[in-house]
Amino acid sequence: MDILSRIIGHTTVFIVLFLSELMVINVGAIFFSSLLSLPIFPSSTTKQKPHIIIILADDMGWNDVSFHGSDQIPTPNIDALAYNGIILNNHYVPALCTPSRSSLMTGKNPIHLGMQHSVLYPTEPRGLPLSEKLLPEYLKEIGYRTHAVGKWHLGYFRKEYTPTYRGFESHFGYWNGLQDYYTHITQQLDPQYSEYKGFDMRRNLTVAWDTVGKYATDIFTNEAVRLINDHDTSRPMFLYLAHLAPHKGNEDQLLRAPDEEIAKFSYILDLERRIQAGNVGEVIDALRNRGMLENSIVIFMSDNGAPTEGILSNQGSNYPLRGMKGSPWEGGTRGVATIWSSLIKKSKRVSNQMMFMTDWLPTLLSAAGVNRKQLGNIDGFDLWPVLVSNRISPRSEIVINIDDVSNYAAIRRGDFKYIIGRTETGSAWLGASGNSSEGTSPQYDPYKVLYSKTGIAISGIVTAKQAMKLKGRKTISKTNFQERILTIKDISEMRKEAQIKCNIKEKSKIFCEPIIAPCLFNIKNDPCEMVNLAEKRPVILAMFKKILMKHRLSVIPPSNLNGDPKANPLLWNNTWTSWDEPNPLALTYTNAKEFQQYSDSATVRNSLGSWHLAGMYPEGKDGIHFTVINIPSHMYHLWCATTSLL
Ligand SMILES: *[C@@H]1O[C@H](CO)[C@@H](O)[C@H](O)[C@H]1NC(C)=O
Ligand SMILES: *[C@@H]1O[C@H](CO)[C@@H](O)[C@H](O)[C@H]1NC(C)=O
Ligand SMILES: *[C@@H]1O[C@H](CO)[C@@H](O)[C@H](O)[C@H]1NC(C)=O
Ligand SMILES: [Ca+2]
Repeated sequence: MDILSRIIGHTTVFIVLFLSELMVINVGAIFFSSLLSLPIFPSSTTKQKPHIIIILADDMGWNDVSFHGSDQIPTPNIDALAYNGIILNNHYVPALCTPSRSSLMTGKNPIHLGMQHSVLYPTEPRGLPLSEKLLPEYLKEIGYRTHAVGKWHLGYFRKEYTPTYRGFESHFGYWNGLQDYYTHITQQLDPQYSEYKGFDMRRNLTVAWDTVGKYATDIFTNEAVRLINDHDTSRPMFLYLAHLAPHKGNEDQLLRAPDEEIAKFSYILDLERRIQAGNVGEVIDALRNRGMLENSIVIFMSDNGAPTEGILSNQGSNYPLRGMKGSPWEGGTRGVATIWSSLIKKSKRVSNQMMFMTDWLPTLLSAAGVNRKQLGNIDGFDLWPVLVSNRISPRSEIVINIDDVSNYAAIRRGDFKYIIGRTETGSAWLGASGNSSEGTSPQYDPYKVLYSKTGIAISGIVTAKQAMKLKGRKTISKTNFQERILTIKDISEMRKEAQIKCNIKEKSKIFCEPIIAPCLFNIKNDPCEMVNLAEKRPVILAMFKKILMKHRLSVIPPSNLNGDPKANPLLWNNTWTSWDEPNPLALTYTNAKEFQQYSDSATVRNSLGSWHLAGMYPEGKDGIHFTVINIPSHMYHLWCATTSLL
């Protein structure tokens, strides 16, 4: 019973890093005079709802940010956000793009959406169910302006599934899961349709041909900055910036970044790893310039772990965690995440409070004044008070996935984690550690963090707040301030605390292969999943079996479908588009007789061109209306649409 209560209860241990109220700035004449030249902020007494900015990296691994301890890929802007805010070191995500984004948008576990298996393929006629109400829809209702930039990957076969029909006022970006960083061409991965490829970049529903040749990270960053600059600051803004980086482009693509970005990482011996994440600093800088940052919540996170090996590998690293994207191991599901907001009272800390992607919807809505009770039957917890004041988290359990197609399940509860079934990269610890055998990285430079655009913008906010407080006060004491400027000491302490070390001796390791028998780990003591406790802790193992059985009852069958050849971009001027819609490129014939003679393969000619018709096409009852698409003669898919078009 003792063991049970220990894992059922909240076993999280809080390590509060907010050690001291050390003042590091000189309160002097310069300080006061600089107050006068600061941008004008909306006064903190106005009750405006906070701006919400989510920056989502695609397939970024645990070790691909430098705030987790590696020097190899310096990410000073992301680090500045992290050290000034909260490093969320127990933040779990579904292990793949579509499931992860589904839970972010709905607050529901993918097992309750039918989105738990694999990702959405370009030719699949499905999407995030229209019965779901999405985060931007909620926010729009309470007065937010809502904008999406970048990747969608939640469906588009009908236009009702695309971002601007689902709560976003505008969308600039792409509908599929990946593309070439410059041509914006997406190649189908599904082997059955591997020849299908098409352009995928839009402004709302309009194809954005003008973006051909422009680097994806830049155009998304520019759009985000433009939206911020054009924003009416009397209204709250929701900006969802879902970068392509550092996801791999199409399999045949060679390089994914401009030369100057690659040159910065010339010390990394592995060529494929010389990439850079989306440009966070520009966005934060723009928010500061508009006076919006002071009342903003900024989240930076990855949708899932890095795919270190195999198809679509980006050479990202989840070191030292086990496994990778697509697997329930920590490397696939323990995601890079950090939140910064001046509304957070207990900031500058590493949090080990457990969090799941589903929690963002109720958490952010709570910050915007919407009560969790108004949100109906979702899975997420409102963690806003937990984050703001460093309280005990109500979340003690995460169903990482139950995927009966791939045939695996994983659950974390308390300090323990249970994995059963067929998992990819079952026994592997992959990815670059950043150690010297991989090339000599420059030493981590905390001043680069402090002087990054993000570091500067945030220190400006903190200073302004302090100045406001000091105004009219006679005594100046360090305890006057709830917030203080980030120091080099904070950086080194937090960085150390955020680093995961395996700390398992070779002889203590206990092998585990979950396809043979379920595995059990104590994640708190063994974050690298090296010591299988299944045999040593039979009571806990039995309890997890029961928990899994209980959750199985609520699983919705996966919604995956076979591809639809009508999605072929060749039928749509080489674009991926909402193909279950009338085709504006179609030539419509109303004269049934014209076609009745062709019940077999044949060639039709008229003044507009020639088409090869492959086999039978539907016969109408009355004067049927055929639509023939202006296809080149080597195409063998003919779309015959009936009267619905007219
Ligand atoms: C997208 O639609 C919104 C709302 O109709 C509009 O304000 C915005 O300008 C559109 N964006 C583009 C790039 O066309
Ligand atoms: C660096 O990595 C290599 C290969 O993984 C390993 O053999 C070596 O011990 C590591 N060196 C250090 C200093 O950690
Ligand atoms: C078809 O695609 C080309 C670019 O390949 C573009 O310039 C043209 O406007 C498109 N036509 C239509 C009708 O959308
Ligand atoms: Ca992803």
